[in-house]
Amino acid sequence: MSDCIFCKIVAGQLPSSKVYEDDELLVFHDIHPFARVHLLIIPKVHIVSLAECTPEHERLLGRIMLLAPRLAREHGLDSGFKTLVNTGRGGGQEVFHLHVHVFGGGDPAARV
Ligand code: DGP
Repeated sequence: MSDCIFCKIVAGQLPSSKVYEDDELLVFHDIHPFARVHLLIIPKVHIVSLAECTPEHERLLGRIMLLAPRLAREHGLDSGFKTLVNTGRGGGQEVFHLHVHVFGGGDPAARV
């Protein structure tokens, strides 16, 4: 998607502070962190949101969810972390390329 910020990050046309990459997934620091650690896990393929996922994305979604605790541990979030997937305008989604927020190191009681 030519006008998608995250596709541009995947393509190397926009910078990001990358923490993990493989053939299907990319992970980088959120530009507006709301905790000490705040990562975004994205698929390299353009998927608009969780609402657009189909059974063909089952394995990809599983890989994203399994990567979250690994990266949280690697970033020192030993006592726990939060995950968040905003979906659609009504769900607070601002970037319409599927992403999972992984964050922690702030107030554990905070709603986000
Ligand atoms: P959401 O509301 O779930 O769509 O959150 C999108 C997040 O993406 C938001 O926390 C800020 C982050 N973000 C937006 N643009 C950029 C960018 O260009 N680089 C990085 N690293 N993060 C971005």
